Amino acid sequence: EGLGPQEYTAIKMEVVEWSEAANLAVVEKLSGRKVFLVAATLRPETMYGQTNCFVGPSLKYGVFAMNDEEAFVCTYRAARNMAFQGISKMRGEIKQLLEISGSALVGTLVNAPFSLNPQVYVLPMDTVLPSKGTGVVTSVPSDSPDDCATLTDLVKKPAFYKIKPEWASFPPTPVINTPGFGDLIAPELVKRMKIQSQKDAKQLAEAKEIAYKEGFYNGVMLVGEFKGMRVEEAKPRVREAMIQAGLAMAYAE
Ligand code: A2H
Repeated sequence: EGLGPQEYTAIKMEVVEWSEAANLAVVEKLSGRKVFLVAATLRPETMYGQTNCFVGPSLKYGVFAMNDEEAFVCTYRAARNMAFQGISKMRGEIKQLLEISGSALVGTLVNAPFSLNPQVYVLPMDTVLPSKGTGVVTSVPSDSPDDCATLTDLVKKPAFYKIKPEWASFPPTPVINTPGFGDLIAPELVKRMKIQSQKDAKQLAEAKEIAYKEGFYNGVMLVGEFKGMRVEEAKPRVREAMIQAGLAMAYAE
């Protein structure tokens, strides 16, 4: 990580259906607002391959009003940053409609903008940091070793993780081809490096580095508006297209 601010793309994932646990807490408190889980990503060009969305099950989230029509689910920390970046319409002011735990969000169905899976489920990821991004991570197991390893854990032990198996049943879909690793770089790296779970932090850090560099410098888009284009060139274009469509925002910290 560099010393300057990190430029993320914040992806708006609208709630289609709340989990049972969330539903008890949220009904009536939202006064007709559209609610979005907002995920911070460094890889907007991979959004075609979203299969789910992750939250930290033991983290605290809020539902924050951004204007009269919309509210965002994220950490308090991220809501405060948004209030000073012109994302919230009430500059410097944080309006929390309610607080909700990550575990209560699990099982919520959300829209996944630009994804080949138009709607995906919220699942738990133990390694989500409260100190980074929005605390919401969109999951792309084709290109993110962390997402791939976490999903493998969830599929192995759905009862332990308190999820329904069908919530984690979307397979990775090819988004980027690289000469060295084919169409599904993350599963390939997880296999080659014998990564067993999301807890294999050291190997995952290495796999993440390889996937990032290989994808960025040698990858070619397999899907979407910029199919056939090199990732290096497609990345800012996909980002801009998502922002233009009102499905994403620039977010820095
Ligand atoms: B990335 P950096 Cl396909 N805790 O998005 C843990 N991880 C978080 C997070 C948090 N609070 N907030 C964001 N992230 C993840 C896509 C992706 C990402 C792909 C490949 C690699 C990759 C889909 N998940 O990240 O520490 C988000 O996952 C590898 C670096 O600020 C975000 O981008 O550099 C990335 O980590 C931000 O990590």
